Amino acid sequence: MFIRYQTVRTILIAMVASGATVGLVLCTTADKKPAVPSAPVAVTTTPSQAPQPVSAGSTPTPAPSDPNEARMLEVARVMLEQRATSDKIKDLFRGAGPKVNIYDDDKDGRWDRAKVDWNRDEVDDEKLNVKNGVLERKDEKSGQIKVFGNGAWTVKAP
Ligand SMILES: [Ca+2]
Ligand SMILES: [Ca+2]
Repeated sequence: MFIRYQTVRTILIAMVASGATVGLVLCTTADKKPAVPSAPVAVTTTPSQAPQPVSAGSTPTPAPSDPNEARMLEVARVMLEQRATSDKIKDLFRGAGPKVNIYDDDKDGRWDRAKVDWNRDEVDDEKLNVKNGVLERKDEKSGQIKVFGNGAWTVKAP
């Protein structure tokens, strides 16, 4: 009888112990369950990061890096896309950055040339001209010519 009682007792202990382990497993799985909803949060951050390389790839890379080049992209955009409603735009950026004047010499509603004074010392540093629909930009000191195309300025081969 005593042996039987002991075996029953060990069985009961084993059942309790196994029940405890089941409870532990349930607890650990219950702990793991909140970790599952956190995974979709991490997934939702990846799609938000995904459009960034796409937008960076669609826009020209030099624009944000150099503020001066960003200005010159804006000048090109105004000269090629905006209709000339007067014969002159005086100081396009209104006191901020380079002084840029844009002219419509023949008054046909399209901008023809521009002057850029980077340091505002009343001496022009760059001159822009539209020749046969192509916008060119010449550095007055170095004589380097850049051509605007595909949303970017590129150095013209000599
Ligand atoms: Ca014109
Ligand atoms: Ca100057």
